[in-house]
Parts: sequence; C-alpha cells; structure tokens
Amino acid sequence: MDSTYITSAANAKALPMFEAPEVAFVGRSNSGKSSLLNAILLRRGLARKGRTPGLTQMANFFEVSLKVPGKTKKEKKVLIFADLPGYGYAENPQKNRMAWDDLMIAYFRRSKIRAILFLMDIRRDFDQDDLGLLRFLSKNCEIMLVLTKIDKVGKTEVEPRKTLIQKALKGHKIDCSQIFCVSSQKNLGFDELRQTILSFAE
Ligand SMILES: Nc1nc2c(ncn2[C@@H]2O[C@H](COP(=O)(O)OP(=O)(O)O)[C@@H](O)[C@H]2O)c(=O)[nH]1
Ligand SMILES: [Mg+2]
Repeated sequence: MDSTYITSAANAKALPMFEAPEVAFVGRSNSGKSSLLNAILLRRGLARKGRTPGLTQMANFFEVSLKVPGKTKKEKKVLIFADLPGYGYAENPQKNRMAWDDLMIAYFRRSKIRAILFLMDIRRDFDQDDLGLLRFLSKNCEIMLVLTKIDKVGKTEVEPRKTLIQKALKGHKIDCSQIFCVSSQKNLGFDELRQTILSFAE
C-alpha cells in the first residue's frame, strides 16, 4: 500500500475531480479524522494532526494505491481519501460556517464518493448539528459511523456506548451500515475498518 498527499481545497471551485472511488472522513474538529487517516495508512505524519481546532478549514486529498496480487506494478487499484474540514461551530466564526456549508455541499454532489466515515468521540452524544448533518449525508451516501478515542473510556464501556449510539441513530431514522470503535493512539479496532474501506479501491 502506497499513499501520497495530492492537494487541498479551501472552496468549492478548488475541489479536484478523480476517476477513482473516494472515502470521505467527516466529523467535528478534534474528533480524530487526521489521526485515523494516518493510522489506516500506517503513516504517522501524512495528514497533519490539527493543533488548532477549527482552523483546519481545507479539504485534503490523498491517493492510496494497492498492489493487486499476480498483476504488474502498473495495474494498481486506487482509492482517494478525503480529509474534510471539521465542523463544530463553537470555534468557528459565522462566516466560516457559510464557507464550510458551500464546500461541503459541493463536495457531496460529486459522484465518486463510495462511503462516508462519520467520526465521533465515543464519549460524546449527538447534538442537533450532528443529526442534521448525518440526515443530509445518509440521503446521499453510505455512512459508516466511527467512534473514536476508545482508549479514553473503560473497556467495559465501549459496547454499551455503541449500543446507545446505535439506538439514537435508529430513533432519528438515520441509516448507518456499520459502526466501528477505534483508537488511533492505541492502535485498536481498525483492522476490519481498514479492510472494509480498502476493498472499495478500483
Ligand atoms: N486519546 C486519544 N486521543 C486521540 C485519538 N485520536 C486522536 N486523538 C487526539 O485528538 C486530537 C484531535 O485529533 P485530530 O486527528 O487532529 O482530529 P481532527 O481535527 O478531527 O483531524 C489530537 O490531540 C489527537 O492526538 C485516540 O484514538 N485517542
Ligand atoms: Mg484534521
């Protein structure tokens, strides 16, 4: 598996188009998007971890290429990862929110998005912003919920939290194909997640 940074887009016009299928990483500022992307790709510093929450307002694109057993080097399978700017309006001035909305709406109109990884800190509950966004996204794409930072709760708390969050989604009639519980810091829980998303490569 090889991965490289391709480009970043600060607004809708700057969004690149790709032939390959895409997986989008969506979540609040600080939910662990960049850390998860690095952990999946086994690359520590590829997606820079935001030190200033709310200021990473760009969509960052990475190309992942996978060797196909028995094929030549050229015949690789390719997948695009999109590390999307975090939301969480407490840290963002109002004008950033409009820019964020524009960028996201334009991004999700693109046709090659195979799945959305929606990240949430396992210690949090959904608020109206999360639910609104999830409702919008789940109408357009397959959502996989990724509960992050499970090292921050006791081992016995992970499953009950997952069940509670699953029930909340059901209650709000939001479709979500799978829920993963991970820790990028402690390297927990993402073998299956990695396999699932890498299988989208074409
Ligand atoms: N304890 C713990 N902290 C994490 C984990 N993943 C990310 N973090 C921390 O959470 C903060 C935000 O992570 P980052 O990946 O930049 O989130 P992003 O803003 O969504 O891209 C950083 O300080 C990370 O070190 C995790 O699995 N466990
Ligand atoms: Mg980030």
